[in-house]
Amino acid sequence: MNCRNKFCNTEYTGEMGVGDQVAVRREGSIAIIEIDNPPVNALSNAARAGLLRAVQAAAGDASIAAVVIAGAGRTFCAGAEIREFGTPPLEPLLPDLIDAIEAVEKPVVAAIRGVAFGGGFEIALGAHARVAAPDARFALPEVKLGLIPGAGGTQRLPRLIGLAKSARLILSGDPVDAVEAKALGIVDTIVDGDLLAGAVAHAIAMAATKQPLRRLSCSDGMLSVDKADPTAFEAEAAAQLKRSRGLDAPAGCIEALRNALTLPFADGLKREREIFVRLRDGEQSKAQRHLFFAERAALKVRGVSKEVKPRTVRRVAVLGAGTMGGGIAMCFASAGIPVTIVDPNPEALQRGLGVVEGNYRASAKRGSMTTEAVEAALALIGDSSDFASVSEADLVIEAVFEDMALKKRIFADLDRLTKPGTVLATNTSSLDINEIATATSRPGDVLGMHFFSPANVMKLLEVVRAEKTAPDALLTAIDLGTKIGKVPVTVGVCYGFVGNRMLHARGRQVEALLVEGAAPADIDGAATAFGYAMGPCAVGDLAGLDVGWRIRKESGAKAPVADAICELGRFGQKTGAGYYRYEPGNRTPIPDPEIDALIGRIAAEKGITRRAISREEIQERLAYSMVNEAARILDEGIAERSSDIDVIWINGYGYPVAKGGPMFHADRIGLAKVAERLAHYAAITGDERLKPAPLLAKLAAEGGSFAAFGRNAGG
Ligand code: 3H9
Repeated sequence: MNCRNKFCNTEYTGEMGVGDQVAVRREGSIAIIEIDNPPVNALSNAARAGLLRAVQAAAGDASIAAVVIAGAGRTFCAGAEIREFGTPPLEPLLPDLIDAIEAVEKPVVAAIRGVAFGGGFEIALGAHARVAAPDARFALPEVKLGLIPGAGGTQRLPRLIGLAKSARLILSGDPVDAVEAKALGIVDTIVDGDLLAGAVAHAIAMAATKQPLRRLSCSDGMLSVDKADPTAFEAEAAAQLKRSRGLDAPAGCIEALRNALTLPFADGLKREREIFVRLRDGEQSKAQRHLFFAERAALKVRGVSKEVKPRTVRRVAVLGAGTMGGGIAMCFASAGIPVTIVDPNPEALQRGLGVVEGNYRASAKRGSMTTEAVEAALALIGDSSDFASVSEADLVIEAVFEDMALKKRIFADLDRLTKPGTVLATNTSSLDINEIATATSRPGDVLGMHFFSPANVMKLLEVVRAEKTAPDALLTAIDLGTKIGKVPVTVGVCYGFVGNRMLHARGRQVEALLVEGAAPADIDGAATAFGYAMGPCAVGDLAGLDVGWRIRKESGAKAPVADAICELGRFGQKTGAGYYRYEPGNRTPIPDPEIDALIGRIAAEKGITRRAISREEIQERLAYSMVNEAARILDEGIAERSSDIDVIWINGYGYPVAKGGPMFHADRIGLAKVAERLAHYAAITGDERLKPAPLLAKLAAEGGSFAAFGRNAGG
């Protein structure tokens, strides 16, 4: 066999009970090596070293006929230990370990249950055969961490299943289940009963046949098809690249995959490693790894110990059949949870149900849901105009107008009509939930579940903990949020909570920058160059400017430019004009001299001499005004940790993933610089709110970071 085989013929190195994170045992002539690093068998230094020693020992032991590699517990292996990417790599490196596995001169079978993700999947590709339990899932999710598969995945997988299919897996990062993996050719056999027994039997059979071992590095396999005609791969690569949103990793994946076509295996592997290392050490991957741990940290909430259990929720009721209520109901129905939409107005109820059904039918038409899934979801949605029907629910979400008196009446009724222990949630985005809770005799059951519009699409869920919310009620909302596919983040009560409060701070800068001299297109251009898909003015036009205008009129708040635009009847795209003008049937924003003149008049009235404002100033004022507000939010304990704020902005407001969130970005820039720029802008504009907030000033002076403040995400 003509392999690069630096580990082959390695001498037997000793006892088989090796390494802390690997367990080795024998069944007859078969060595069973289990990666044992709970909870997900990540490939830490110790696990890699243990695995290598065990494989070498088995390879050198003449009484061993074949090897089975498995994962202890319920899963095979979730890949490289992500935390180690921030530290100098220690040998054995994963690509070398996998080469060693592949080079063994006796059959090596991977036995996979649970996940084989990232480096875990790559280990399985280094084995000579793969058997899987029905619950097995395979993925190369490195792209989601800003990486490429860096242990042979981009070179071995295409040889096994072809380049185009590999490109789909590697660029989406999404898992395939055992059945699909079998159909793709990743899995040799699915074992319904005892997986290890099946894997051992498979290994014995392989050893008995003495057939040449299938080493993916040693033949082109399915690659020969792509070599003859790479058009399917190139089409897949181009389609995937379109979705890459300013991220570098997708292009890295494509480059590595294309190398499989043009370079010998060893050279392709070498280039893969170089691309992997470049991305691993770059800013984007650091940001994406931060977000991986940040999302998980957000689920761990102060005061909710491991002993606290969520309440059982079998049925949900949503009060209000408006756009928000309907969207919220869809979240539950789509996740298989029965939900009743309650609205005392039968016409509004029917209209709302019609919108929900229309949305579902549109999903089926687009192909994002199957017709069966749509029918199943619709069957779970009940409706009632009788308020008393809330008595059947275990969780009620109120989604009516933002009117305190109305909400208090509703919560008093809920107190009377719902079962004891029913969680009573409000979807308010601005009202004081502590005050709403006073309308009930059970404030421990009351909390906020702040969905973002469109509720059935947006991932973010702010779970608002009021002063008296009970830990198990809070956990119920978080748990349910996860079940319906949201990213729940717990926040405290204040105006706008975390996300909108920061948005308002940025909105004040948009207004100020316009009056001081920037045009809407300057602001949006700076925002998109920073990495947002759209700038704040274009987003305002898309969402409709009238909503904010109406709220400001009620609260007495002012936004001179936005108000003046609305007074002209320009509410955004829906009226054909807002910050920009729009041609009929076209969403492209066109700068409008009328708006320039309007802003000029407002500036003159205020006695402001307009000036040219640099892109850098716009970007800094937009980004740092939010960070300054966030520092106050952290200081007040409204957010528990800065990484929660990052999760909120990434999942609810389209903050560029490549920058890891506003707080991570500020830490990378350095808080001293952020504070210095804020102080500068406060001085030149006279805006007191731009002065560095006390916590920011303190951390900046100490050389500290937001990440080190309070309980934060690791990684
Ligand atoms: C890679 O493999 C690179 C190679 O190609 C090349 C290398 C040279 N490392 O999500 P959960 C932790 S890149 C470290 O809550 P679930 C996680 O933080 C890697 N820690 O559970 C959490 O810790 P805590 C490619 C990890 O059941 C705990 O495990 N692999 C890792 O909902 C439980 O996780 C991936 O990207 C890890 N690799 O989901 C896989 N994985 O309890 C990423 C998990 O302290 N992982 N943890 O909060 C996942 O997709 C999910 O965690 C998984 C379990 C599906 C495995």
